[in-house]
Amino acid sequence: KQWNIAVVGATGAVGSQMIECLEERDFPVGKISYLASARSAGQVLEFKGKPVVVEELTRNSFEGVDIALFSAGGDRSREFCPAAAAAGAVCIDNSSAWRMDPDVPLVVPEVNPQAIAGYGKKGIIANPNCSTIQMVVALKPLHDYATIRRIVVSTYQAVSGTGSKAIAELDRQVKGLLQGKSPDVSVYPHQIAFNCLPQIDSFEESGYTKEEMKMVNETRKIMAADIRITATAVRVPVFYGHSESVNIETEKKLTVAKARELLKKAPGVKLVDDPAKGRYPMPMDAAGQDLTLVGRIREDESIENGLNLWVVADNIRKGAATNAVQIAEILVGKYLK
Ligand code: 2RA
Repeated sequence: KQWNIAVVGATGAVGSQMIECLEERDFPVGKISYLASARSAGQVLEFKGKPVVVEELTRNSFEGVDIALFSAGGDRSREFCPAAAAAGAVCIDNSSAWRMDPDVPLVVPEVNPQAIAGYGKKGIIANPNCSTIQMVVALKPLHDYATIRRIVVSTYQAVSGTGSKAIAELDRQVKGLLQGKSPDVSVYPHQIAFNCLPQIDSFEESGYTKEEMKMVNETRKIMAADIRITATAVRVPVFYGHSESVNIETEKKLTVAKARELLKKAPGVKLVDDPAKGRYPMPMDAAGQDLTLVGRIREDESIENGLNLWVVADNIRKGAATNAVQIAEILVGKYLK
């Protein structure tokens, strides 16, 4: 059977990666439609070498669509997912709009695939935030074995997480600065080239950013566990690949050797942990592939059952597009008829 797919936000960094994932994973696509803003409508993109004209997103764009992959921002998801679901499409939404809705499954296939069964409540499945996805892929095998009771995470997030304008801004700033020009700052509140910004998304009353609270709240929902979590999310001048320093406290003792053994066989994980040989996860190795790289595993002797990890993944692929297409594969393989 083939499935009719709509990609909403097809011209964006994640949308175009979703298209590439559908192609490279040979998803059984019947008809495909690319939906975007009026400004982008009319552009001719491709699917498997055939031309596809980008259409303007409207409430009537979903007739005959089986699965709508959304990555066009929260406002558009809030406005159009219900219309798509009403037309009979199942939405897999990469925005944060629906993630914490109790009637919307929030899914990482390696962690809680069974949650996809709840897709029928609203006809929407939510794709978690990129920084959440890579962390729970790495922590799931450790949690199953030793029960995590607290997580302290600091992230080092690539500019591609903000989209194509941010990628262009970093490129422009670096080149400009090397030529002695002062940088033009438009996407971020400050210069990002050769700098680190401890702000991703806006600040809440608590002093935390929305990005940091996404990691706290989404992790608890995906792992269905009341884990205590605190996060610091930082933007760094890297194009692709989010890195995370993760400290966990577990109920049961978890040695470095045991953690390595568990991670070596964990789905979606690649253990890269041989510091003596200079082998540890780096964005330049994670970019362009779908595994979550885990290394720098060491016991945290400052508490009884503590462990430190360094986790790196491609934020556009596994952090967004690939995760969404993997959800679609389970959906058509197990639930849709
Ligand atoms: C970021 N996680 O990196 C956010 C949204 N993709 O900007």
